[in-house]
Amino acid sequence: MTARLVLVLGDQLSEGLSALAAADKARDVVVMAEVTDETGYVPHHPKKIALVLSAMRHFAASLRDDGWTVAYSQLNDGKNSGSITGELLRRAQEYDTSEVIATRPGEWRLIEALDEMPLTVRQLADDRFIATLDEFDGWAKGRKELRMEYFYRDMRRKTGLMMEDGAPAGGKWNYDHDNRKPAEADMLRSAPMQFTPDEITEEVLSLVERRFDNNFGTLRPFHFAVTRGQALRALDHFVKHLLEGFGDYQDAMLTGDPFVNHSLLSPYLNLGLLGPLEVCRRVEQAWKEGAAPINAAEGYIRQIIGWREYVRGIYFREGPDYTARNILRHDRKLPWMYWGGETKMACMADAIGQTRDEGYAHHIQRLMVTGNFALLAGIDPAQVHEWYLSVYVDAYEWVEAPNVIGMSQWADGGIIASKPYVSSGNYINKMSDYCKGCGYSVKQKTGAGSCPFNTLYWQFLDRHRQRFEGNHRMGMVFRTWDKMDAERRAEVLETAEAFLARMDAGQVV
Ligand code: FAD
Ligand code: DLZ
Ligand code: SF4
Repeated sequence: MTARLVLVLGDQLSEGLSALAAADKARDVVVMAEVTDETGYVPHHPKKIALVLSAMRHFAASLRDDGWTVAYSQLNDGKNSGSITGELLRRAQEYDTSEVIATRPGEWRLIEALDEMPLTVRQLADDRFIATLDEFDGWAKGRKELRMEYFYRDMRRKTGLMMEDGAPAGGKWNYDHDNRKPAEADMLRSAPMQFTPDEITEEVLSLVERRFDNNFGTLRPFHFAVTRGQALRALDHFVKHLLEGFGDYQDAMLTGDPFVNHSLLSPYLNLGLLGPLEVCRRVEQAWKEGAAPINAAEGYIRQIIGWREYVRGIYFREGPDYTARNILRHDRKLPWMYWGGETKMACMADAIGQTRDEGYAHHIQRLMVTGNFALLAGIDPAQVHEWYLSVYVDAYEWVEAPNVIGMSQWADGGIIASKPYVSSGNYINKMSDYCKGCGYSVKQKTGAGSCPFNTLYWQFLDRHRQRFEGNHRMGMVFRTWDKMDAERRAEVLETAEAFLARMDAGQVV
């Protein structure tokens, strides 16, 4: 019998992948390919490229150890065609076959490219998630609003995670209310687990250094897990040392502490080295053993079986044009500070600086600092999307786009977020220590030295008044705006306009 090709993409590094499960080890050939199309569709952070390539090389080695034939293309191979479809065609010739078994990619671009191939490509469902896409669509169908909270409850029921006799453990579905504490700098707080690069990773690091030196981001030191075994150790480390405080400090931001109590497990979940259910079961077990409080365990599990599954459902439900949505018609160019240019805003400098160094920022930094600023300043959401897809090691379109286009930039018109995530400097001041070391004053509401978030916030609301004043969750803020005297309002708007003009002119703001 002729061999079939079994495609394994860089973010499909799971032993139980549907394409592998449908294939025959004795007959078929696994195709894995490092290609310039994938390393270049956005200027990925060098750490992200290194992580994907090293994890791919380690995964190929483990497949070979397990008895698979693997046709692996390295980026520098002379015959490398530069694309996934090109490599499939090349291997099809080499193995004299026209059949491909694939697991559906996490991006419309590649799904469409595989669909259009002159080979017979079977795209199987990606079953490394808790909800199937049909299940999500079934849940969404006929609902006026697609609120994550209700989807999450269904996922709790489905998995039985933290459920007792059909009811949520502790009597409440959601302990978010307890998860809003600011954090203090703590020298004793653990950091996510770090791994020393082995020979394979070192080789990849040299390759990335040579080829992607101009991309935004610092390559070394590189400490990510690149195998399933290491990712499991990272999970264990998080549960033992950081989970306990995860709930309390979930929204906290601290200068120079990129991780606080966050897990840094998204890169491994998204590559397929860890499965969402095994991670949640491990967290549930810690809670059952009394090693983690209920608000930490529930909060963590909600992020994975709630948010992660929900945004994936939205991405595939909304279709390939989702990333082009721009309901607020924002068109400002992404300012240079996002690519490392100087800024006087301490919160932006810290969030972007750690993004450059670590390829990581936690949820509240992404949402309420860099995302909030982009939305308030009216940046083109397509450029914001490209930035997030480039700079984070965990960024793949199925998860990044709904978070950016939907949750953060409200460019989908409110499918994900019932109201835009915007705030003045007050929120950042409450949840961080940034403002103490800032060139602007968070207390100052107008004038050149005032916190830009303070004035841009009102300017955004004023600009989009027609759209948002009828939103029942936003009536209060418009009333507050209206109560300010006219002179004050004019001063606020003038300060905001002057700030944007300075930024557009390329001045350091
Ligand atoms: P933790 O805080 O430890 O959370 C645990 C896990 O929950 C994460 O590992 C992740 O798998 C999951 N999770 C939490 N929130 C979300 C969410 N909103 N959507 C999906 N999964 C979630 N996450 C990505 O995985 N890739 C992205 O490209 C991405 N882009 C984002 C862009 C913006 C503007 C925002 C606001 C959020 C984005 N997120 C993204 C969600 C979230 O910020 C990251 O999942 C999280 O910061 C990863 O770090 P962690 O593993 O330390 O997370
Ligand atoms: C992100 C990424 C990078 C940087 N490089 C590769 C690669 O060389 N080969 C590959 O198969 N996958 C890579 N990936 C992951 C893909 O971009 C990812 O599979 C798609 O975006 C779908 O989620
Ligand atoms: Fe950010 Fe404003 Fe605080 Fe400065 S004062 S750190 S710009 S919120």
